[in-house]
Amino acid sequence: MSRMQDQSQNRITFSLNATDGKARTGVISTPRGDIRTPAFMPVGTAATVKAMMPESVAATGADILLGNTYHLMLRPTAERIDRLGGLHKFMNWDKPILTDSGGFQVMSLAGLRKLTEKGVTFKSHIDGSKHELTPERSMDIQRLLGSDIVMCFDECPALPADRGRIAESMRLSMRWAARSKEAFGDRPGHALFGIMQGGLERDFREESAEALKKIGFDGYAVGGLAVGEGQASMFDCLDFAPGFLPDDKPRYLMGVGKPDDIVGAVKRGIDMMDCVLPSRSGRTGQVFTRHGVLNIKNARHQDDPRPLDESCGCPACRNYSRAYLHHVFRAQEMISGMLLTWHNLHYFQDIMQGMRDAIAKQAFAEWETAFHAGRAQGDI
Ligand code: PRF
Ligand code: ZN
Repeated sequence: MSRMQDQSQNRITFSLNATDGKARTGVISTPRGDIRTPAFMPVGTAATVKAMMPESVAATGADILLGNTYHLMLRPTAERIDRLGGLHKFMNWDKPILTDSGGFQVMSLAGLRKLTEKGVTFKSHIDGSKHELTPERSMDIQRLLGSDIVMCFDECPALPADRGRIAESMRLSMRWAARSKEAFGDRPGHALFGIMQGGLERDFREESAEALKKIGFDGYAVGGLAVGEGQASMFDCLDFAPGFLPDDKPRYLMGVGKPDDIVGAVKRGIDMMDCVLPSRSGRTGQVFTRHGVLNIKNARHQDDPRPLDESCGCPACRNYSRAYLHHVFRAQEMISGMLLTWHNLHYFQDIMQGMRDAIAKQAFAEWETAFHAGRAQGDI
């Protein structure tokens, strides 16, 4: 093999195949396989997508999973996962993994947090033990895990917050981004993504993007959204924020969202997303379908021989009635969470495939109209 080929196989690259308005479709190539964009990443927080075997997650159409620095550093620890051959081997998932950097989860989950220029100290939500995360430690943990796409260590303020607090936090995140890049170093085959902050403020979003571009990253995330501002405000921000980022690098909207959030984000130029929603709601009986949302625990399903969604190709829809799914949910049988999670993940991946095909055909607007038209307001 020539040196050129060798290098190209060992690098993470992004190629855009088509655009339609601001919507984009392309491929992120990695040594562990291609990620088709727009991509939805199921969340595998604790080295598992809850209730799913890894091969089943792949069968839904997922090209990449998200893992969490915060959870894995506490249990079973990054050092133990490293000794056991890395996160891919540990959890039996050989496709790409993106890991979040920990700061966001510390702020939402950990007890007794203390934030300084250096980083954050906190108490574990599991056993109260004391820990520290800094940009350097987060890079170290994500390297020990063997993450393919590493996220910068950042801070995400809850909204609403005043402009002063948002600016201060964003500038801290930009200093941490520079330290993250320095600590990440040169790791062929692994990518480092910067994270834009700045709340809903256009000037801060632009300042943040400029700071990240100056440092230089393999991809850019839009952080700090979906933190309580509502869909309309989020879309207003997404009307300008992705435009501040380079066209030739992937753009990742962190922690989003519901199906209509995802569609609206792709329409505004986002290439990647992650959310616990399809997997978490699978375990609480909430089912997403192309006709809208239903809750399987509702008594009106108890005699219904129809599948969740007659046009869905997932095993829950091909092989089981709503009556059965209602029964196993009510009886708290484990297969309930398994089947509903499978269906929800399959549906989210169907949406992504539909958008990828529509963008490639320059038919995103028609696809979006049909997407919204199919969704009923009432019972489905
Ligand atoms: N930063 C990081 N992870 C995140 C977020 C963020 O701003 C969000 C915001 N929706 C979700 N996950 N590092
Ligand atoms: Zn289904």
